Amino acid sequence: MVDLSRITPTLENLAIEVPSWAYGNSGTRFKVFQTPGTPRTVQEKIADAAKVNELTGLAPSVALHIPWDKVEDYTELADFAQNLGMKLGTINSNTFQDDIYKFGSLTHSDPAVRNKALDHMYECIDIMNVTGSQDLKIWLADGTNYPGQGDMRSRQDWLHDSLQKVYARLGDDQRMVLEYKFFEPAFYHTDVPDWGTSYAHTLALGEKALVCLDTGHHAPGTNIEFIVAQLIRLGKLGSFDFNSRFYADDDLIVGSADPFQLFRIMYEVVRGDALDPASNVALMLDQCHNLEEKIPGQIRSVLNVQEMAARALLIDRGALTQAQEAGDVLGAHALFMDAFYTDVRPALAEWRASRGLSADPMAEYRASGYQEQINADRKGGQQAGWGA
Ligand code: PSV
Ligand code: MN
Ligand code: MN
Repeated sequence: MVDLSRITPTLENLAIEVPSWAYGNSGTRFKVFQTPGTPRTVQEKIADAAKVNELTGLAPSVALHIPWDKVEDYTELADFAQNLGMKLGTINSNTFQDDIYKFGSLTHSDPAVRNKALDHMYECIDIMNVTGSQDLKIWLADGTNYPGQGDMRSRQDWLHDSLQKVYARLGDDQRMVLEYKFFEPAFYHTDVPDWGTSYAHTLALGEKALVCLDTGHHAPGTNIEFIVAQLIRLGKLGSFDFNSRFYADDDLIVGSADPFQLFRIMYEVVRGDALDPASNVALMLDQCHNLEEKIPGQIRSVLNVQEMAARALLIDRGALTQAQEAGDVLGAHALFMDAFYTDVRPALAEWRASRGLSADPMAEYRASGYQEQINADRKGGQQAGWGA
């Protein structure tokens, strides 16, 4: 069995934030299937996230999406989470579901619409002040479908003005993470389509503004690990939204479509010291479980990240540097691949058990009876974004 002792101090710090919406029903524009046991309230979503954390020790915080997870009293909600050993994490804003945003939100030509979107961002910051959340995540659906439809250049200026206003509201310990996505729902142009645009805007704002990299938001063939390396190098990688894609923004289980890509990304995370909590690079999931049960889907996801982090940490970096500098192309490649092909699962299971966690969280979840219990208790579980 592979010896993990060199890397377990780093693995111990691994924390992956789970999204509240992963526990709700979701689907495609064709059909949203109902899954038994689906949460009816945000409290039930947090309880499910706590189950994932209990079994894996990997997921101590849950991201909220406003207004999907809107409640009267966020102090009460934070206390509720704390009693389950959970923290409330990133607050995700939502300026993509109201009719008023049909032609844009923070980039809209009409100041009244931009102000409405700004009010929503301020509301999210007010919530962060109560929940103690560090990050406000902004993903914009803004864009156009036809050449000529909008003034792309002015929209960048309006975006900058809007973001500056949001930035000015952030507290000293709060951050804004600006997420990019190359297309969808807009099909001609998107106002924040790529890391460069997100970087340019966050750089102009200041050090509390950072980029959020969603692994599913790139064109096929994009070298995502290069972007990771570059953003870490520039000190501008705020967070990850992990998921897998075969085609577009599929939001499938991270590491399922292309485990090697996840390994390559985790290697750059390790290479950039971004597993060190001091780096403050937040690892999050952004996934939907359309067909599979949600809790085991989330357990599988955080375990996949842990497994690929372990493999990436196993790379002999000293030997790799030597091979690279000696121009030993195949030697360097072999060192990289050796780590990727190392099966860390038995050693990780043993290590988990040695820490009082479940050796096999998937099996333990199945045996726990939790799923049967929630299937019986929860009737009429909701769609991920019902509150909107
Ligand atoms: C839409 O593409 C999206 O999946 C973004 O990735 C956001 O992070 C997420 O929705 C929640 O708003
Ligand atoms: Mn995302
Ligand atoms: Mn997405």
